[in-house]
Amino acid sequence: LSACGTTGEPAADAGPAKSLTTADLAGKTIGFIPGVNDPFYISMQCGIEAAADEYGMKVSTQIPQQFEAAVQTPILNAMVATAPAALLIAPTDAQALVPPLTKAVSAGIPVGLVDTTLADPSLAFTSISTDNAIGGGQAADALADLIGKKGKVLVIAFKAGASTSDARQKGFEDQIKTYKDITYLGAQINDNDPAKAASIVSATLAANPDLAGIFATNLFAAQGAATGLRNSGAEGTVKMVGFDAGSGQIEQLERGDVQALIAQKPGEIGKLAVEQVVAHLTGGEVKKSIGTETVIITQENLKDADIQDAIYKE
Ligand code: T6T
Repeated sequence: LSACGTTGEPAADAGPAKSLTTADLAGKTIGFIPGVNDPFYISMQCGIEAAADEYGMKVSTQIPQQFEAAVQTPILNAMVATAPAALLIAPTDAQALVPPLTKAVSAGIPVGLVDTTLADPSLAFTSISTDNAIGGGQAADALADLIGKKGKVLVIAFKAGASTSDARQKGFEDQIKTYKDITYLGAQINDNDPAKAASIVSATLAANPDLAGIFATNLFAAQGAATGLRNSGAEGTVKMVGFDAGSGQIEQLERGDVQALIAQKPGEIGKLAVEQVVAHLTGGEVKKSIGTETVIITQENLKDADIQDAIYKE
C-alpha cells in the first residue's frame, strides 16, 4: 500500500483507556487489517491515515496476501499482541473471524468493523460499510435496464461467507425476481480470483450462448468477468454490471466491456471509522452502525468531477 503513506510496524501502546482527551490520542496507534491488497482497501487506508493524522495518531496496516480467514487470522493475532489503542478490521469471513476477534476484545482492544461485518457484530463498538444489499439491488435494476428486462443473467459471487459478497448476491437476487422475463442462472463463486471469474464466464457462455447479462460482485470478479467476455468475443453483447471502481475497471468501462460500475466510498468508510475510534476512546457518542453510499458510474457520467472523485486510489 503505497498510494498515500507507508505501512509502519505495529507500536506498543498503553492499551485502550476510556475518556481520554483528544490531546491524549497523539502518538497512539490504530491497527488496520484490510481484507487483501487492492485499490478499495488502499483508498480506505488513505482515508484512515488522513483522519488519524488530524489527531496525531499513527496507523499500523498489516495486509493479508489473500482474502482468506486462514491468512487473516494470524495477522490479527499478531496485531493484538502489539496492543494497539484500537483495531479496525474487514473480516474476510462472517463466522471464522468471530473467535479471534472475541479474544481481541477480551484483551481490551476496541474493535471496529469496516467494509465487511460478522454474523453477530455485537463485539465491535462500531461497524461501517456500504449498504451492500441495496448495492446488489441497484446492480439488478441497472442490469435489467441494460438487457431490456429480459433474458438470462449470471452472478459471480467473489467469496461465500464474506458478508459483502453474500449481501450483494442476496440484494441482487431479491430484486431480479421482480422482472418476470429475466431468467436467473444462479451465482458461481470465483474465490476473489479474476482468472476463475474469466473461466466461469467462458463456461457459462458455452452452455448458454444466449446469456444476456452478468453481475460481478467485486473488483476482482468484475475484472475477470470482463476478460472472460472479451476472450469469447462477447464484450458489449453480453451486458455487465460490476461492483467497485478501480482504474482497471474504469478502463473496461471506457472500452465498453462493462456498462455500469457500482462504486463504493472506501475513503469515507476509513475517515468515519477513525472518527468513531476517537469518539470511543474519548467517551464521545459512538454510532454502532453506519452505512455509506454507492455511486453508479457509466460512460455517460464518467467525466463528471464528482464521479472522477469516486474512482479508487491505487
Ligand atoms: O468490494 C471490495 C470490498 O467491499 C469487498 O468486501 C472485498 O472486495 C473489495 O475489496 C474489492 O476487491
